[in-house]
Amino acid sequence: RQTHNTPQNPVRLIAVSNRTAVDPNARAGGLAVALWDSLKSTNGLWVGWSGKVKDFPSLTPTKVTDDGVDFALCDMSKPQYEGFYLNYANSILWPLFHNRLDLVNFDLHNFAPYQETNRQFAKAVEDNANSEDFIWVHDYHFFLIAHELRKNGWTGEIGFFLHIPFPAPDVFRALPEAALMGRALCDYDIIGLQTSTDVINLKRYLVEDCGGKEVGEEDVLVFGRTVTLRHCPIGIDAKNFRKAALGKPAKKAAKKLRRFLGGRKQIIGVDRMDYSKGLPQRFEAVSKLFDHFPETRGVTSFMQIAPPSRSIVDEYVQLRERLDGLCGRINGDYGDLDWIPIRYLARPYERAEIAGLYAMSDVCLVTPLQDGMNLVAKEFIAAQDESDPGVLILSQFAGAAEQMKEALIVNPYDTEAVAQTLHKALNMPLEERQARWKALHKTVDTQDINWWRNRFFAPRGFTQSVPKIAT
Ligand code: GDG
Repeated sequence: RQTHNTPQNPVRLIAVSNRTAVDPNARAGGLAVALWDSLKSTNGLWVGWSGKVKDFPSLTPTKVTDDGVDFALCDMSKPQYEGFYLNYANSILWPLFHNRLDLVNFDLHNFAPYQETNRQFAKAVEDNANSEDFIWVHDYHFFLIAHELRKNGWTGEIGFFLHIPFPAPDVFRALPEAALMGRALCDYDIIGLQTSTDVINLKRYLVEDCGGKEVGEEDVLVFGRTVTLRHCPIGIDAKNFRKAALGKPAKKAAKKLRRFLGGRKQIIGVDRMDYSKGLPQRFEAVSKLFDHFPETRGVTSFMQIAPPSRSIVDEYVQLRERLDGLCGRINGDYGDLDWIPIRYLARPYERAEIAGLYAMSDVCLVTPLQDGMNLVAKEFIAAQDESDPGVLILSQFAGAAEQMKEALIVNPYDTEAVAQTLHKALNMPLEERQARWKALHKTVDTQDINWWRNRFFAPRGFTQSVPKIAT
């Protein structure tokens, strides 16, 4: 069977994800942009969480229609929100898939609410879909949707995209439900993954533990089904992001910051406050820059935007405390009457403002310890201007590093080397900055969000590798 849902021949799309873009403000985000056109043009449906936690949640989802797109929004009970979202998804699956077995809280491994929520969302799909529709499930919250649908006899096509890394089989095996989850994944027809390493990891698990057999380049024959594993690195809406960087709110934010910078060089970091993003190591590296290169003191400023997320999970509380402490120490050690080394802003900013801040920055530090892709790296490149582009420093452990080889690639654990690389970036001649930016921009601009969606939808037997961009 071939996926017949191509952009040329659209079949109704049903998207499933924890967060939806029912709120128009959330439509500027990458996933919403990618899905919106297909949902709109096929009168599609988006199934997701309503964002509401209720004592007595309704058994039927709330229906909303906006701009030709239907939404089916499920409420959660408090125990379900805790068990499914906070505990299983974010205290077990998230750290495990980010290679942080040390942070997995196995005591919280109550699988039942995870299963129950997947069942609930699968039912919302089933009640509103017909077998011709293409169901596209997103991320680690919903590994079991296809399995639940198949149990009820669903034969239509179901795709899955994993936004986070797929770990090495040995790490995945530490999950008490690994076998069950592996089996459930095989009920999808196509699984999209961010990097070729993720594809290799999942393929290895399916072959070594599930008796799968590789067929051709993309397919695995497993449990009597053919599952396509496809390398689909997610992109951004690069042209629109550049437009945002040139717009009024962007310029206003940049002007405001420039007033305080007073001609100093600006290093920027923008991340959800998450332990996968390597923020303490990044602060240490910046501290070493000021320590080893005294000439950078007073003339360079580092700004970290870090809106808190999942802030009731213990590990996130500890991270917040660690960052508060580190920033205080570094500013205390190196700051002066007229200079603050680290501007640490633990609050969210408007997307357009962020675009403006990227545009005016000289260096962007993207140093996650593990990251599915990392869109900040792509946004920074999209926001820059060819005449005087900034330099991207990128962790080898971000999925984006596979595509963005012309960045300065670093090992984020090696804070000494990151400090040296920062120094190199701050002093990089214009010609080299332009050459690197040009190559990176070509990748970000051509392998954008629509390219990603089309690649996922392309018929099976797809053998095209990610195009190499000439430098
Ligand atoms: C997951 C995977 C994968 C950040 N602060 C603000 C703000 N942001 C925006 C950034 C960027 C997005 O949030 C973060 O995207 P990332 O890709 O860096 O990371 P995750 O949130 O962890 O996303 C990741 C992604 O899914 C897509 O597949 O790349 O690897 O972990 O767009 O700009 N946006 C606004 N205010 C902020 O303060 N408006």
